[in-house]
Amino acid sequence: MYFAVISIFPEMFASIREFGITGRAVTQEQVTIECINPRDYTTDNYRRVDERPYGGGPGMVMMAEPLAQAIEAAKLRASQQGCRIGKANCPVVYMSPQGQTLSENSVLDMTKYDGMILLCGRYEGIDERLLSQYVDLEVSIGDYVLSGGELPAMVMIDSVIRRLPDVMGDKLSAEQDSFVDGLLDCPHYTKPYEFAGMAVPEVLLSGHHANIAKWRFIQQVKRTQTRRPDLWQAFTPTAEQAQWLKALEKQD
Ligand code: 4H6
Repeated sequence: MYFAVISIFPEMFASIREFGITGRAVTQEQVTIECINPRDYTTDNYRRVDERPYGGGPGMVMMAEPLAQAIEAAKLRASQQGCRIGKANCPVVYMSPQGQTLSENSVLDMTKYDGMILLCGRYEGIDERLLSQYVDLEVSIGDYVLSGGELPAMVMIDSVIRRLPDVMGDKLSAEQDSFVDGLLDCPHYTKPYEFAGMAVPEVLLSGHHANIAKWRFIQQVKRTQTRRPDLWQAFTPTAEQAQWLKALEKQD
């Protein structure tokens, strides 16, 4: 999958390009992450990308022209990388607090794209005419404000890469079902057997895989009920999970 990021701070993206699961996906050429700096598409001596807002007021606004050139360059690069161009295959995505909130479901939908072009705003935002002309999707990572779209873009790229079929293999795609199946994750334990006077739950040492799976599911349920009643309300169990839940209800 191809990602082009339009940002005046391209160095920030070293963190996802060089480290962890996303770094490995880049090294193994399962994904390509390229940065395009709108300053490289300015024509003045100062390489200005911002200007004062029409109508006055504090702060600055990103100008349309350098961003338009950067997006056109990104589309050319995307097609050179084998992406089909257009909203359905390689959308231009604007990271903004006004966007649709990212979810595990929308992340999974995004894995079907050939590529994505991510537009990162700075200052007070971007000239509305650039947005209406070029933006296909507007995405928020949650209801809070950050000083730029770069961190949201990295959050989105990371969440999409880890759901790509060959990036985690079967390893996590089975385990990671946690959030995917609509429940919070269960607790995890490793060596030593005892820490701070607390032992590892016995069932995890039993080697009884069915009991372990059931215990983990019950832990997920208990956590979700207490911490995220909204998620619990929306949850639909599988046939096996429904059996386990019946047994749990009888206990209480
Ligand atoms: C677009 C418009 C995304 C992008 C305005 C971006 C939070 C999210 C930004 C701004 C973002 C999110 C510029 C507004 C700085 C505040 C960049 N913040 N801002 N929730 N900031 O996904 O001032």
